[in-house]
Amino acid sequence: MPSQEKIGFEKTKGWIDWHSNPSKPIFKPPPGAVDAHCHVFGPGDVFPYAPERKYTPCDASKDQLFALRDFLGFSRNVIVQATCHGADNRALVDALNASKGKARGVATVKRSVTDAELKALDAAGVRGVRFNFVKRLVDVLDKGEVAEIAQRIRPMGWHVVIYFEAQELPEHYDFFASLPTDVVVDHMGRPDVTRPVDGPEFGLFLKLMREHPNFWSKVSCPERLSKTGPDAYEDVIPFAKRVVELFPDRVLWGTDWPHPNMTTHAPDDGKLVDFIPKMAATNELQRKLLVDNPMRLYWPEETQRRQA
Ligand code: 0GY
Repeated sequence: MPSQEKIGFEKTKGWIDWHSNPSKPIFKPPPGAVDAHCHVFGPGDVFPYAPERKYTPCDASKDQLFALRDFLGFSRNVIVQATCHGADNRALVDALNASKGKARGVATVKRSVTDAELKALDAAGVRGVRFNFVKRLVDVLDKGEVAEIAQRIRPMGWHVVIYFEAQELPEHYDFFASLPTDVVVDHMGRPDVTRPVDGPEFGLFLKLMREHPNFWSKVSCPERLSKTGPDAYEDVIPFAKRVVELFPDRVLWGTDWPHPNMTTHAPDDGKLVDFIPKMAATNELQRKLLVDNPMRLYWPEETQRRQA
């Protein structure tokens, strides 16, 4: 008789598994490159998915993530807690502990988190907390709770990661701008890439970045943003290029493996790596995007040592 938990772990209907045979990228990341947005899922029979989840993913283990890291030519990962695990960070911590220092994490916590729990997450390599404002992923998010947690993690040197969609930015703008830590925005705030890169919608996101030097952006997920279909993602280039060129010292990049909630195709991670030089055209921009910036945010002690 399977356990109650296992019965609940049938993948969401229509869920597309991650690409099992990605191509070897032609672009070679610079030495020390960091994949700064990826996840581990389960395995569900060891690390159960959260009861409040909006989707049930396929399992995507730490070993599979580390194998992909090596295959793509990357050195480190930043593993980000996804909503399917709620505020249960055990799978994340397990992956961090197994990474031999090559992974750092972004957790999800609730107001009830204790100082001792925050300390334990820090010791495991967590350096930030994520708040998901995407309505299809989370029912309600209490901004008072977000502000309170942000105040608590500030003295630890952690940052806040936020995920929202472009049409929601006007509603949240002032609140986001008031956050007291570094703030990392997932996937450029999910612009609608059929709209002009110089238009008001993306303009508001660029304003947030320009007027608030504590804001960073992940120039990730062309596969989610593109309307032009698998592997090409050409329509995303002007948006990503704009962010990289305007804010070269505050951008990060990640695969988003294992690509939760993709409904059109399983992205080829090798092709995603080959997308990097299209948005970061020079060696210098690539080094900042893939090495200097993520190292400064997630392994600051190594950056300081290098500079000393
Ligand atoms: C991503 C994107 C998605 C999912 C989540 O936490 C999550 O469940 O972030 C999405 O569905 O767009 O970056 O993983």
